[in-house]
Amino acid sequence: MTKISRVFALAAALAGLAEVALASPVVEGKGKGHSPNKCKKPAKRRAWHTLGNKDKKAYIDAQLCVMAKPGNPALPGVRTLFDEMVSIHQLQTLTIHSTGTFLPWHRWYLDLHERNLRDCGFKGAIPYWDEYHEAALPLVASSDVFDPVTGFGSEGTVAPQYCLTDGPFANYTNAIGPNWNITDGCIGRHHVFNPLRDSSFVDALLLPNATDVRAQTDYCLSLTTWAEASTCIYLTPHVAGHIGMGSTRGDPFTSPTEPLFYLHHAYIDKLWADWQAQNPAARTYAIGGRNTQDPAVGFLELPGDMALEAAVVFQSEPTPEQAALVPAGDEGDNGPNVTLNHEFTAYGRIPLARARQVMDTKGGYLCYEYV
Ligand SMILES: *[C@@H]1O[C@H](CO)[C@@H](O)[C@H](O)[C@H]1NC(C)=O
Ligand SMILES: *[C@@H]1O[C@H](CO)[C@@H](O)[C@H](O)[C@H]1NC(C)=O
Ligand SMILES: *[C@@H]1O[C@H](CO)[C@@H](O)[C@H](O)[C@H]1NC(C)=O
Ligand SMILES: *[C@@H]1O[C@H](CO)[C@@H](O)[C@H](O)[C@H]1NC(C)=O
Ligand SMILES: [Cu+2]
Repeated sequence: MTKISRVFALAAALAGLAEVALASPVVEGKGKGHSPNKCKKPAKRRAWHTLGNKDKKAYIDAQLCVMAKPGNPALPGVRTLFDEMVSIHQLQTLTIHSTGTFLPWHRWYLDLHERNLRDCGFKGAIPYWDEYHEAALPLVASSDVFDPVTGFGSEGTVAPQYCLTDGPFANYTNAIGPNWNITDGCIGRHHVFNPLRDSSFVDALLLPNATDVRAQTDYCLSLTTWAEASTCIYLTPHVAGHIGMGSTRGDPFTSPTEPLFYLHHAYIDKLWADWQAQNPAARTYAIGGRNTQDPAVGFLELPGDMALEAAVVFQSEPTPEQAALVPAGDEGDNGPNVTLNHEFTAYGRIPLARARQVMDTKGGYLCYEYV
């Protein structure tokens, strides 16, 4: 199947799923891990542009502290704790994107990032990049996350890497990336237009209103099933924000080499939380979908199947050392679909967690809310 006919097949499949799932929503019991009495005072995750300079500085200082700490030497290429996070994402990329684990895994991963920040003395919560708000800007470059003094730095000027020359992260050298590679690289950014507003370049064929990211985001949040809503959030706001960051090392494997990754993913996590909050009884524990990429599809947003994407898009293979650390993808599920029992591993940094523990942002394992 070509990418385009596959795109239409997916749209048709999603349309069919809606009715089935409406009749019998995928809801599993709350079970173990739900202890809201452990969450009396949820941390408040706020939009970056609403923070005062002191709070912005506290976040950036904690991020710099993570970049200066040593990371897990058992993970290939890792020097710092920041690299360790990149490695965890790199090793698991093929089971956490275009699968049913996408939203819960990245929620778990944000929490891991927040734990690292707190170990660096950070008292706040991860801010989010309010991409819906920033869609109004003519050029994404004018978003205040790119402020060289109070933000993450602006953009580079020298192609092809566009290495940052201002801001707090100008001199950081990433150890990992791109794709499966372990090569040193700067944090680079290059902005063109505003991908937070116009997503015509990504998936106009896939879903209605995809050329307008805000309209498409509204549409995603209006979808009533987990399968539809989670796929829609993945494709439009998620992909648009990755392009909006302008990262020159923004490949799917090592996108956390850009510290703004966490603010973008907090926004995506907020969209999921907003969707859940529309019908908590039916949606908080709604989960499902494949736990590994469909070999015939690969990444939903990329052309080709898994084999073609590996050969043509990524052009790199895991080393045997990396391959030995790649999860099968079905850990805890006892089958091909994601369940609330699905396991998340941080290779020893924290104990194994399960999907059920991250479904409720105030469930006890997690304790935060978006404001
Ligand atoms: C980066 O390195 C340059 C040259 O050594 C220095 O002038 C600049 O202050 C450094 N920036 C940061 C954020 O450390
Ligand atoms: C990735 O690694 C492979 C093999 O080590 C190499 O051929 C390729 O040029 C590297 N790609 C990049 C972008 O560094
Ligand atoms: C697409 O956008 C138009 C105009 O904003 C709106 O009227 C329409 O309902 C949207 N369609 C979907 C499927 O959201
Ligand atoms: C996996 O989920 C799909 C729907 O998303 C369903 O059709 C299929 O039967 C499930 N497979 C198993 C083994 O549960
Ligand atoms: Cu990711």
